Amino acid sequence: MSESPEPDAVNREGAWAQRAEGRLSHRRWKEEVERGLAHGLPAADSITDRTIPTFARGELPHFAGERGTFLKCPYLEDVHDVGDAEVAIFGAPLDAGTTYRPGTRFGPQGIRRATNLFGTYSYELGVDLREQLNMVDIGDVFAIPGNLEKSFDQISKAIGHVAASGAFPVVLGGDHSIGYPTVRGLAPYVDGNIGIIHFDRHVDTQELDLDERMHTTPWFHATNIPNAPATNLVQIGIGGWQAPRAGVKVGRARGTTVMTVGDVERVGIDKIAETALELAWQGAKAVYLSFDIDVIDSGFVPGTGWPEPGGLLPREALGLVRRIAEGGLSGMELVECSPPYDWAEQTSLISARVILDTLASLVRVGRLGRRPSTRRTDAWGPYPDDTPPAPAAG
Ligand SMILES: [Mn+2]
Repeated sequence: MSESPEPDAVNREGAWAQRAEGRLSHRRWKEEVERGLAHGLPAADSITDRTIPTFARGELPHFAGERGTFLKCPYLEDVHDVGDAEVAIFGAPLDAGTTYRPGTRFGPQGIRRATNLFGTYSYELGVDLREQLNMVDIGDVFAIPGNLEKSFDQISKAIGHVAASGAFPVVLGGDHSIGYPTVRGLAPYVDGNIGIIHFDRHVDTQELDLDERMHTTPWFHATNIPNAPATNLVQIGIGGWQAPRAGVKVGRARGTTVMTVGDVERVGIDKIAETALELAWQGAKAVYLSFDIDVIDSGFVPGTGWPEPGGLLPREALGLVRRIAEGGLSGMELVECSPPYDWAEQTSLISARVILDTLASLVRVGRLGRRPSTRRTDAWGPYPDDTPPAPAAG
């Protein structure tokens, strides 16, 4: 767009975002209100605001989460139709791979519930997902409790189905053992190598843990996949007293790249993100984002499998995923959110934000937001006759 931010203004981002809101449409919001009134009855006579229905049907009120989907986006029951969406969100409710605290089988539920706190619009990203992104929630994979390998097969089949349709998969974990089956399911649909950008306090590169392919092992197995080489695996936030030496040896032998929290602090998030993108994209055709919520300091994320003090600050993590998303992604997962150990939903809340900020950043630079629904009346995002928006500056 013609308008460029003033580089030296103290409120550069704030002022840009204030203007950016004025360019966003309200069309999908109006449709949602009309559907609410049509399906939920007009409100009682005493209510002055006539956009309010009798039965809550849309975003409002936020405490009424009747839809049970991520950000109250449309639910898609028939997964055969997933190709009509640009983004498909689904849960992988598995915690059989945990080696300490369990509970991540409730991760998808917790993350979806936390999204009830959010609207569809982000101020500083200048994005309204309801207006700009054709996203659906397709529910959860049927995990098989107590059987990792069968659950892995289900997860690989699920993400493969989404990838084959051309939709962008967003996986709500689940413990981190799902990192192997997600990459395994995605890799056949990438015409070349796939890089992995992995946020975590833990390397997760050992072959087995407690004699099984637990949540400490996904990248050993994923980087055995011929088009997912270890040299394209970039690990950010590693450190502390929970990194098993067995995994470190594997990473050293295979040539993974590890960046610690100290590295992030020393060189800053811009340089970390730039380098991570360079390495993950080196000779690759796609990059997958695997975000373990425990990369954030344990003081902010009590509801996780292996809380480790000294991690990233939430604003560092959000700043990093925003920049990494600008390089383009082929899918993402958010793992290790364990609501039974959470306090006041704060781990679920940050988990939801990582996903939302990643999606909105992809929309902002024009990497998502280009595929309208052609079939659904309750769809979000652009219309089929829209011209694709130019990438936003700023
Ligand atoms: Mn971890």
